[in-house]
Amino acid sequence: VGHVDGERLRDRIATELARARSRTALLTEVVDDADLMRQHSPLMSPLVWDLAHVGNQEELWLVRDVGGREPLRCDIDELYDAFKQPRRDRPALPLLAPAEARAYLGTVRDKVHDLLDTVRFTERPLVADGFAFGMIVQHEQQHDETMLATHQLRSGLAVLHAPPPPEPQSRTGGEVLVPAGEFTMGTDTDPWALDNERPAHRVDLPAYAIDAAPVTNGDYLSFIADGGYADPRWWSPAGWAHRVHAQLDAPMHWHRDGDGWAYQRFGRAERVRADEPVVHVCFHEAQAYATWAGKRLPTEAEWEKAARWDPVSGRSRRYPWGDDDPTDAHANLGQRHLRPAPVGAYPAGASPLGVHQLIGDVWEWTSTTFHGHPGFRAFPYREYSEVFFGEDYRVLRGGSFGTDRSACRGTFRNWDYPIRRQIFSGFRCARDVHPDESQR
Ligand code: AVJ
Ligand code: FE
Repeated sequence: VGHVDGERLRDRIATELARARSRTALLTEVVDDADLMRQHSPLMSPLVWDLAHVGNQEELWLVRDVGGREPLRCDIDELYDAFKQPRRDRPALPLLAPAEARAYLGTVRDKVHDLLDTVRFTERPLVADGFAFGMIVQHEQQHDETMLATHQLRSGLAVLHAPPPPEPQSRTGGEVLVPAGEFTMGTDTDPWALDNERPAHRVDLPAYAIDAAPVTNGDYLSFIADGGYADPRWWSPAGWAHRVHAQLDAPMHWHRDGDGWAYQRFGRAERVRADEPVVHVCFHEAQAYATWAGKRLPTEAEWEKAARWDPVSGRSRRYPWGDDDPTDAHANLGQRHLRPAPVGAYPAGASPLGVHQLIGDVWEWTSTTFHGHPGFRAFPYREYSEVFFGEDYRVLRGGSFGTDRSACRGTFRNWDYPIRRQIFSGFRCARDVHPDESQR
């Protein structure tokens, strides 16, 4: 990295760090101290834990590892180690009080700015292209999405406000046919891509059809009205067992409202809007819907080919619309709107084949369990991804309205247990195509 490029990178890092911090501040300043320290669901940490954990990771990776500086607070490393402290136990820990946590984050950030003034972006993998800084930006933004999910679980009056997303600009629906053939999955070149997105590798897929848009509330209401939750034919054995045990009968946060449905959103009740992507469904619900509809969930590779493959050049791009970073016209990201946008709201974000809203709105469940790409190497720590590889987790793709653009790409991979639905999760369907159909 030359001198000028180094300056550019420094500016970009400083901007991204500040952008993450202003979101963290907002999410933790709109509630009082008691609320920050309370656990709103056993699935989530008290917000004040996320807050100090963000600072602690920044200290560990940037101040100590990249900077080689003395620890500021090694006494708190254990408290904020996600592996040592299960979420349900976090409220009982001797956590930093909100004011202490904020002061700690400020001190760490000051050290990071000192470091940023002098750091040289050498070939050392941790600092090449500013990787460790990018990783910490994405880490903070990931926790900001987690904190947004905590806000959705909290009871009480609304404290978060945002304008509604755009209305539909185009008629969007039906399926798109993706022709058979190879494409490049994963990346070697996106400088801030995380270890599980690497390396780039070729994948050959038979022809398939994929929905042009995520499954909407209207679609999902037909499944409910048709008795989908009461019919084990649509569910996998594990899905049915969970449906019965957890007494599922609608997406999370929905309640009956007269003869219709309403949902609770960040402290406000609203009638369910039919043309919005369904959100807060678990993998089992997504899979049951797809089976009922005569379809299936896409594999992770099918999702990524639909999102990245350019039929003209044959190349895989960073996003459905090309290689440029997302703008407000491309996708509903970044907590600008606190809900998914109706289908058809982002024609500028569609892929060349006409698949809409792959990025933003809702995370999309895929049928694929979470494993490393062929040739995977853990970097810089096994605990980001590798320790989760196996059959327990399903991959989600594309990001949600709660995901920042820095933590969302055509290659970005998220994962969760198939029963989880407190995340901003939805889905779209796919299906095999008959060879005759792919000729047309
Ligand atoms: C990638 C969203 C599954 O929240 O558990 C945050 C991100 N990793 N801190 C999570 C993460 C470490 C991770 N997910
Ligand atoms: Fe974390």
